[in-house]
Amino acid sequence: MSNTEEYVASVLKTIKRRDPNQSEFHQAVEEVFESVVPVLEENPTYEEHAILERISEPERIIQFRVPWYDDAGKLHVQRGWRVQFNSAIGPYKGGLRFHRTVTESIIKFLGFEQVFKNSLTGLPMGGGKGGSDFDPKGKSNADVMRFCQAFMSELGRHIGQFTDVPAGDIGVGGREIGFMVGQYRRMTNFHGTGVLTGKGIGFGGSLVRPEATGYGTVYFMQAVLKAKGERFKNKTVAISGSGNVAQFAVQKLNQLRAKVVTLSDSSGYIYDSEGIDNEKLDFVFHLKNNRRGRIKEYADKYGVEYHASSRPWEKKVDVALPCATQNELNGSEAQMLVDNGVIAVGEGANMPSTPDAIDIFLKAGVGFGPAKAVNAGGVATSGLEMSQNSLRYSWSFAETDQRLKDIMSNVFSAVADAAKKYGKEGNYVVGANIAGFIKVADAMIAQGQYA
Ligand code: NDP
Ligand code: 2IT
Repeated sequence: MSNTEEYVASVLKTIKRRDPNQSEFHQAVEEVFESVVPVLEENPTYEEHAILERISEPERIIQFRVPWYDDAGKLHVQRGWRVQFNSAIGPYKGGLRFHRTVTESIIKFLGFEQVFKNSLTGLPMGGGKGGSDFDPKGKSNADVMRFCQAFMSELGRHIGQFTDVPAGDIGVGGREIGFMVGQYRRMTNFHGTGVLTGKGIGFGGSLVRPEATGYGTVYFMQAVLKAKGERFKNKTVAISGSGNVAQFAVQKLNQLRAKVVTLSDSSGYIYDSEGIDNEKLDFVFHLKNNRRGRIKEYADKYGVEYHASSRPWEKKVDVALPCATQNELNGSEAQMLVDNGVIAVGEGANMPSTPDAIDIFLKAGVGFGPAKAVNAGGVATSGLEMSQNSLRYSWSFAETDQRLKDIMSNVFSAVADAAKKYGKEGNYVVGANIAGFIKVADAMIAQGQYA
């Protein structure tokens, strides 16, 4: 082991000793640390400034109680978090996740990833993440509203347009953001336009924000395919999830005349060999965003295959886009995709591939787009929403979409260039980690020892 590798190992050891049960957080940190070894070797300043110790320790973690009444008048107590991870390059920025699986480890891994992702966008945003173990499934609108109000009653005191700007993630979409904006306004007598992003278009939201993560995922993967002399037209694509990111990835892929054959939710996946065209996609929008039903209903309605308790990676496709959740694509599934001839994989979700899956893709020469870069279009467009809010103005759909395209193209160049510079051409995992890291680390050092 080189001295640098020993330094990296010792910091990791401390992280694991301090929080032995945070496996998702360890996984996210380990990947970044491994990638930046050559950067630390080249420049001893980073180790002298204890940058790994500092960058892996959140500036602040807020954990709070969220008591809320359901429709039947029963009182429930949920746990809420906001992890304010790093503000070296801008106010904390990142989503809120409401899902029964949320723990401190999940929020810390997401907050850590967000720091580097936001850096890659080129916009002045630090990293943060929050959420709750509240399970919105099967809850009425009124239940969700009371929960959001209770959650914001505490979160509200910790956020602000120059401090920390939350947005959506799993289980938090336009409906939930609306309820939280309403509660914030009621609490503070301050409109709070710039305090949350992902707002409705009528009250300070940005056009393209709902589409941004799915569209941005496709824009980034267009660049990955182009580098391989390929394009989406006539390609068969497997997508997991059927929420915000998955829905708009399908929409953009249909515009590009690719054929999306799968969608999933936590119960199973559908396989439609004819492709999910725009009419069927409308059914999915309504099913998931209004009726909040299960994806199985798609199979019932269109008479296609439904595979309960399985994931789409067993199907033969050209491109795979995991757009549901962390660790939803493991090593044996990666091997199946490779054996079936997959040429590119793009992470629309955060950390969907396990480390052994990533190794398999990279070794097989698959064009692999890592989450930090691929799904950065969502938070980038949140950044554009903040800009518009500050301007007291709003841009057209076409103008905002063009800005998103430009940002994704810049993210791809930054990632591809960093990989090349450090002798790992085509390894966008290393490229994204290095490019994201250097900007934040340099900002921390420039701001002094305690920043
Ligand atoms: P949604 O809540 O809109 O949709 C989530 C989808 O993933 C649903 O189909 C859901 O199925 C499925 N899913 C969630 N948890 C699990 C699980 N534990 N196992 C299997 N399936 C699961 O969320 P988004 O589309 O917004 O987010 C999807 C991913 O993209 C997440 O990883 C998120 O962090 C990431 N992301 C989102 C951004 C955004 O702007 N929204 C930006 C960047 C990344 P079910 O309904 O059954 O739970
Ligand atoms: O993971 C993510 O980048 C998001 N959920 C979006 C965060 C944001 O602030 O728009």
